[in-house]
Amino acid sequence: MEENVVNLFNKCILLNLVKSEKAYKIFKIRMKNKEVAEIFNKVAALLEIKGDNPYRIRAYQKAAQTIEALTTDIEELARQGKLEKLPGIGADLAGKIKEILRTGTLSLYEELKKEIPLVLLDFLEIPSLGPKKVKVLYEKLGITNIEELEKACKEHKIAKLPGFGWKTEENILKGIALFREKRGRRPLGEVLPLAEEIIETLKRESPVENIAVAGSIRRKKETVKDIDILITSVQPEKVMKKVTELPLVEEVIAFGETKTSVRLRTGIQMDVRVVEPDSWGAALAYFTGSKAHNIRVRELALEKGLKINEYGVFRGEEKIAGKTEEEVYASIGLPFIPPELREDRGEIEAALQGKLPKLVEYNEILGDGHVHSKYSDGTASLEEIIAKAEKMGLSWIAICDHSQGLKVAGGVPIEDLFKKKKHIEELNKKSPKVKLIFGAEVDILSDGTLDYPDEVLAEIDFVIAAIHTGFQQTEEQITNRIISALKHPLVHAIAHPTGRVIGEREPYAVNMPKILEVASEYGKALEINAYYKRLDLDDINTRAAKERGIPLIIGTDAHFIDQLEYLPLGTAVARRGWCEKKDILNTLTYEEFMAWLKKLRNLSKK
Ligand code: DGT
Ligand code: CA
Repeated sequence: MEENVVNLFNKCILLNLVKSEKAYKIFKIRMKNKEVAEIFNKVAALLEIKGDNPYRIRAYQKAAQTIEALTTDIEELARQGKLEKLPGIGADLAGKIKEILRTGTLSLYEELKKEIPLVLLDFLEIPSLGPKKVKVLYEKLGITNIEELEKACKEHKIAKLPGFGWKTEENILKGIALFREKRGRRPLGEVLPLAEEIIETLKRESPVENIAVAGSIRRKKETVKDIDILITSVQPEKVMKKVTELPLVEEVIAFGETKTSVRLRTGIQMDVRVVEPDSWGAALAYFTGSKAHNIRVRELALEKGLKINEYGVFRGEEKIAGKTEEEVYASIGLPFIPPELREDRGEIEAALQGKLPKLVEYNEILGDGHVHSKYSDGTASLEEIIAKAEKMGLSWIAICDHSQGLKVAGGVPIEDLFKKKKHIEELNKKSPKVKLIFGAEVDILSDGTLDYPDEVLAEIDFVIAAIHTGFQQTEEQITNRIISALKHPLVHAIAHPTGRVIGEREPYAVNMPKILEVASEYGKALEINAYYKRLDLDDINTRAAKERGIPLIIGTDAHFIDQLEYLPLGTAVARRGWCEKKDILNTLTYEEFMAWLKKLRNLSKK
């Protein structure tokens, strides 16, 4: 039983998320390409700090941009000998790419790192600091980290340097605050696959017994600061040595048998802790957090005269629990609380009253509510989408291409829409396991009307409406646009309702309580967009929607075939939003979902 719980949550990450052997390939492709691009970017920055030739610097920067924008695996291009066909990549850079792919690093980069401390690159993210200024700070004041930089500003040592001044000093301090806020948090979808890869490697190549990811990653928070990994092992020194030798590791920050901290090539920090098997559950609970949840748990323990920490639960000197998380929770009178709920948002009260939700499971998701095909700006054919869905064990996919007016995204003209409808019908006859649903992501125009006429919308089985333009409108305008769409009798759902893009774009001004009110009144669904940078609705809005009985539909918004694998990220948001199976339309079978779509239209007509 105890093992089951630990395994269950390992499996959430390692198995349920990774349904096919190629699962998360897209992330891995992204990371591979990103890793190569990252090295080039760092080389460019280090050369800049050194004061190297600007043309040389620009060449590395351009190459990094090209590689980052690639949608194919750079290793594949290297194998096919196509690297030199890429813009800005000549024989020299192609050779360097191959070196990185072969060795995991670049000798030029390793040499530069010996000359210039890597942390200086962080300084370049501070708006008022360019490479020349960073060079001065390093050479004149010997500053090599953010704390020293902050201290030097506060002691007014910076203003006196040539080329600096009072204003620069002030700006640097402001920049440091911004940097700290922004830095450190990465989208879960970017970090989770790294954590999984590391866990798999350590399981395979080092003597670990238990191993699990903890912290915000285990809670599936939308962004995470670092990777927390917990291990039990009788040979901790061997495990820790292996940790430092992982190809993904850039720098060892601290080495020890119980705790080792490293920085990965992508810049994120990873803390690995080896704990005693007897404390496994207590440590897992403690390091999973959240801190706010832990504090409440500790208070409950104290009320019962118990002490709880990362080693166990104690009555006086006696240890009464610690081996498993379930045992730890039980010792203070609580049932097991799923990590996604551990935010001190009422889960402790619910647990005490026996009212914890039975969260929707990853394997209860049967379909994807939002996929783009070649009919608009997607890159996959309907046939490829069916094949991929089958591999992932899904039974239906809603093909929701953009509507006619959205020319930049290959919006589907009306005549093609009917070709698509026929194509889907033909494929569905031949495909017993996976059914496609004829859908459209219909643009809500700036006046709130929709981008296809009603007689066309009526032919589309699933209409999900969305805002793609006019983000700068007032809150009232945007809210009214969405409300008009929700009230339209042929619309079933609203896609990515707030428009936010994590780390890139704030939500547009929208009055969410009003949207929820109207969606609830009209029985319309809201999307949990599962694309790793959207996750829109977020956990908080998802919960608000669930509480109002609004149906939720998870859609990956995939434009590339492997992006279908983002689906579990949407399920994670649903779980963090306290959703149960009944709240999520994706748990319906194809027939049930089609029936729901029809029923909603019939109700709307009345
Ligand atoms: P992050 O890393 O900002 O995405 O979020 P977490 O939750 O992973 O935070 P992190 O890595 O600082 O710490 C991991 C867990 O360790 C955290 O969720 C709860 C636990 N923890 C850390 N510091 C404290 C503390 O001061 N008190 C308590 N009770 N728990 C703590
Ligand atoms: Ca963490």
